[in-house]
Amino acid sequence: MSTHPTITAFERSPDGGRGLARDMRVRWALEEIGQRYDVRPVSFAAMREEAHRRLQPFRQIPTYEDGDVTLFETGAIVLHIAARHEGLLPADAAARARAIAWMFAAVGTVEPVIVDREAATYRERGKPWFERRLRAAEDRIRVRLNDLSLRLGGADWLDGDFSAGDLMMADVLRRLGRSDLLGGFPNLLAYVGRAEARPAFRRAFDAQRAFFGAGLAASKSTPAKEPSG
Ligand SMILES: N[C@@H](CCC(=O)N[C@@H](CS)C(=O)NCC(=O)O)C(=O)O
Repeated sequence: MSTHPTITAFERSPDGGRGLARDMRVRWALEEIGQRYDVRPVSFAAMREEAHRRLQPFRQIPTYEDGDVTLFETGAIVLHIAARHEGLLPADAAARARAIAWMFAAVGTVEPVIVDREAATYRERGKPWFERRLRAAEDRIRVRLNDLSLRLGGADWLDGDFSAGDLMMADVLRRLGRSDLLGGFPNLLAYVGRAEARPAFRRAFDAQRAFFGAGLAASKSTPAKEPSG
């Protein structure tokens, strides 16, 4: 039996190695605390099978297995990791609670509007209403980014030192990828850049790219892009 956690990730990178899949935030958290981990690739077919559904009821990645702990949902996984190791949550109880609030804000308040735009792009492109739908989705994203930008102001991180709240928020913002939405908020762009410059992020990014390397070479897909910022 493995003595360190095992996470699941896509067998092949849908984003050409840009590290936008959600295993990135779990890899990053594990790198921040210096925990070794194994990665089990899951094919799109396997994600639909009963064995994977037992780990992830919504047939998604990533999952996390460590001894008797089996988890899905990246917020829960990163919180589990952060709660058990020093470095990702403040020791002070009130500051710790606020950092956890930022984790929830990332997945519950900011990520849904970003995912809505992605879903519109995948599913509604070409429809007569697409441009209007896209503009509305982008307006909703800008409202969230504007509020976040105001709160961050000139600070490096959302609440004091870097925490799991920043890890989750920065990774959620990375999903905006090539869009110019982040560009309208220079402090958020710099925030994501700071997060991506962390050695633990770099190790996680390089690890996912190496993991997908063989598949990328085999499929001759678009060369991997460096993360933004
Ligand atoms: N809320 C979930 C979202 C997980 C998720 O959407 N995973 C994507 C990959 S980044 C996935 O598995 N997509 C395939 C699908 O939904 O069928 C989490 O944070 O863990």
